[in-house]
Amino acid sequence: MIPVKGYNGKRVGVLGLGRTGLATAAALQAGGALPLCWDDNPAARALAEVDGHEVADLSRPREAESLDLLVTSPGIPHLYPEAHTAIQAAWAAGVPVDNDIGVFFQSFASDEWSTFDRSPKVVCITGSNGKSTTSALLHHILQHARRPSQLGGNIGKAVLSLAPASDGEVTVIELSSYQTELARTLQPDVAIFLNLSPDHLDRHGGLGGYFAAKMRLFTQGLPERAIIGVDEPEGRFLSNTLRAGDNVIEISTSRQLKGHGWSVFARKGFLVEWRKGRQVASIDMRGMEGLPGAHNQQNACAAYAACRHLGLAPKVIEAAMAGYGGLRHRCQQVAEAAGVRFINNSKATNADSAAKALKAFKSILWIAGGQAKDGGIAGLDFSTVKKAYLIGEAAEDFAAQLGDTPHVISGTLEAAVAAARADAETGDTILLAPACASFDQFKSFEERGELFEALVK
Ligand code: UMA
Ligand code: ADP
Repeated sequence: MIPVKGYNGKRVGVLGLGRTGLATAAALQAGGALPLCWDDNPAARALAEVDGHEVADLSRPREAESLDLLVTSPGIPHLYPEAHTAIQAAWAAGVPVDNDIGVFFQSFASDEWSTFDRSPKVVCITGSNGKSTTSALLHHILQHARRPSQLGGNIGKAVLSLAPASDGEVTVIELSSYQTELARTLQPDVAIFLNLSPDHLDRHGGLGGYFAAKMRLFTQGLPERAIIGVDEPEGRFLSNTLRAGDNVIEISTSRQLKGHGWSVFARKGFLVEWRKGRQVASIDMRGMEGLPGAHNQQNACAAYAACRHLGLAPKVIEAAMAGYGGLRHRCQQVAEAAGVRFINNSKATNADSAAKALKAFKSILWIAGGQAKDGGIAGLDFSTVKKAYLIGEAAEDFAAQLGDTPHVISGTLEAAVAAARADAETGDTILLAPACASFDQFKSFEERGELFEALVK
């Protein structure tokens, strides 16, 4: 755990008592602060009380006024659709509002660093899709290279529950737009922007707000190295905004970036590093089964670039990547029977991530649907889809958007898997890539993917 600095003896509100809130309360206590906690769910409050934390309704002016700081959780809105009442109360009382990421950066450095040969580094990864894969891949490569490394953030482990950094350690942090939007301090040494496509628009007041939230990692943070995916206009804008000398590494899977700066791009299954007008290195990604599809080449370019900045050799990176096994629920092959492949891509919770999966496979029996995001699946390329099996709230809308592409409304995942299995022929791929959140029928994308795996087995 990283004890929170600067609030010794002070009262700090903790809003939301999930993974973030519980880790924050413990880290505040370890740093000598007095956390006052709240969650709208009585069961979460009861759990915090069992842990010995004081609980009070932070929406009440009296409680809000007693605080020196309010630390909120990423799942709790502070702007759109509207600010949580406890955040409104903090603002009304003139109390600063931060999140665990901001508090982490304020508390990360310690006196012990004066004895270190190599300063610890923080690498932060953001983007619409591929954050977890890139973060896990980078962590995997660093471990393979015997470089001390920790992994946390949106990928599941709250940053304040990480251990204090050791000599030369690299802390790899996945950051969502919810997290970058609010953090009062953002000081990554290396910041990665992978890509941008519509997601979470209700929380950011539209695409502009969503991009602005992600940009804060670069414009507030001013990292020593920015690694930027330039396959979309937003990435190109960001790169042009930041470019000053050699501090940006551009990455692309659609263009050969052969300028005079520093770049990494994917071409015909190879990953190419280009610097100062010449090719510096190239690694062979063909046959890397843990990284299927062009979208994973984007993730590989980003992880490679970060490793090069951290001083790792191309051959070491290549060997580590070849041994990367992939993450569960992300284009993961869970079975093959009678020449039919079953792919669990339950984490495809938006249109772009599903689109990338439709490009990565052929002859697809596609299971899609759930709780739709703005825009649904309009405009996607369905040319690889043999037939679609639609589930959840979005089924009717998706049926309309599929037009002439063969489809059936299955309703549930159980019915969809059974129907796809009955239709499947040798060479087909049964792909769960919902292009939707799971919350209409499941607790989480993990639960949806686990049910798919169980049905397949
Ligand atoms: N709560 C309230 N009032 C509200 C809303 C929520 O009291 O109006 C309470 C809930 O009752 C619950 C708590 O807040 O007890 C949950 O807080 P949270 O939703 O912020 O969840 P955490 O458990 O703290 O997990 C968060 C991230 N969750 C979200 O951003 C929604 C986790 O990312 C992250 O791994 C974790 O912090 C550690 O950093 C998950 C996620 O879904 C994977 N992220 C989104 C995504 O990837 O698309 C952004
Ligand atoms: P995130 O953490 O950003 O949600 P994940 O690595 O968990 O990203 O992958 C989420 C979904 O996006 C999965 O369906 C995965 O196959 C797909 N995906 C992974 N990398 C990319 C990428 N670079 N571009 C588009 N989609 C991607």
